[in-house]
Amino acid sequence: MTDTKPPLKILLCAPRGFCAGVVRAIDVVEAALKRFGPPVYVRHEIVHNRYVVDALKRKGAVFVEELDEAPDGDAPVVFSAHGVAKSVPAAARARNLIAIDATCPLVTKVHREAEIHHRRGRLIVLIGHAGHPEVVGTMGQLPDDAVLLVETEADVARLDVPEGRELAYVTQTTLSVDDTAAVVSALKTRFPAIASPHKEDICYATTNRQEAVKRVAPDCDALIVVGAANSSNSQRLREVAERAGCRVARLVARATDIEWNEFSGIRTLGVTAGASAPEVLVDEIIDAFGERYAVEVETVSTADESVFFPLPRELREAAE
Ligand code: 2E4
Ligand code: SF4
Repeated sequence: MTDTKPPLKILLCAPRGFCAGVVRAIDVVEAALKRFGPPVYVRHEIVHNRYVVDALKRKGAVFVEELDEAPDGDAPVVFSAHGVAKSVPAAARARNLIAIDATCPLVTKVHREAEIHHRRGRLIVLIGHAGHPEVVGTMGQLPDDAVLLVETEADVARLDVPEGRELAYVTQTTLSVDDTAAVVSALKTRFPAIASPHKEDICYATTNRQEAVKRVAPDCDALIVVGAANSSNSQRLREVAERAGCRVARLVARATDIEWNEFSGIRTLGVTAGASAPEVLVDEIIDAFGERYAVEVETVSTADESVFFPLPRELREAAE
C-alpha cells in the first residue's frame, strides 16, 4: 500500500524539555515518598505541568497552594522548584513541620544575591513577571520596601528611586533573553552605577532552549512548544518562535489540544518543550502528526547540557 499522507519535516529542537532543576524537584518528591511514605504534601505544583503533577498524585503526593492547607503532624511538605518567600519555611518551622526544599539551586542563587545586595545597602530592582511564584518567592526574601519589580522598559522609566540610593538588579530565571537585555539596557542608561549579577540570572536551560528555537523557527511553517499555559519558560519559547518569523507558534499541553486546522498544509514543523514538560508528551505530539503526515524527524542541536544538581542531603540515602 502506498502512503498517501503528505510529507512533513519535523525539526526537533535540542536541548528541550526537562532541565536539571526540574529533574531534581521531581526526584525530591519521589525520594520524600520513599523515605516518609505517603502522603507527602507539596506546596504549589512541583513544576508547572499537569502530567507530572498527576503522576506524583497517583504515588501519594498531595498538592496544596498554601502551607496552611497542609495538616499538622509527621507528613513532610515540599516547596516547589520555583522557590518560596522566607515567611514560608518560617511558618513551617513554627508548626514543627518537616519542610523539604525543592527550589532550583539557580533560583536560590538569585535569592542569595538579592540578600547580599540588600545587606550592602542597595535597593533591589527585580526584573520579572508580577504574580509568578518565582517572583513572589524572590521578593519575599527581603522586606517589602527593599525590592522594586519591573516588567518592561516603560516600568524602568517610571521607577521612583530616592536620590543617592545605590541600586542592584536581579531577574527571574525564565525570562526572554532579548526582552531582558532591553530592560537591563534601559536600567543601565538611567542608572549607570547599578550593580549587575556576577553571572546572568536567566538560567542556562532558559537560554539554551530559546537559542534552539531561534535556530529552527525561521525554517518552519509552524512551531509547537510542548508545555503548560502557566509555565513562564514555555510561554517565552512560543514568543521567541513568533518573533523569529514563525507564522503559527503554539503552546500545547497535550496532543488533544492541537487545533489541526492551524497546521493544515505545513511542510516543516518545529517542535520543542518547556523545561517542565516530559519527553513522553513530545513523543505523543510527534505521533499525532505521524497519523496525518509522513513524518521525518531531524534533531537540530545548538548546545550540550550536562548540568546535574544533587538531592538535598536529607534525601540522598532514600534515593539510593
Ligand atoms: C523553577 C524555576 O518558572 P516557570 O513558570 O517557567 O516554571 P516551570 O515549572 O514551567 O519550569 C520549571 C522551573 C521551575 C523553571 N524555573
Ligand atoms: Fe532551574 Fe533554570 Fe530549570 Fe528553572 S529552568 S528549574 S532555574 S535550571
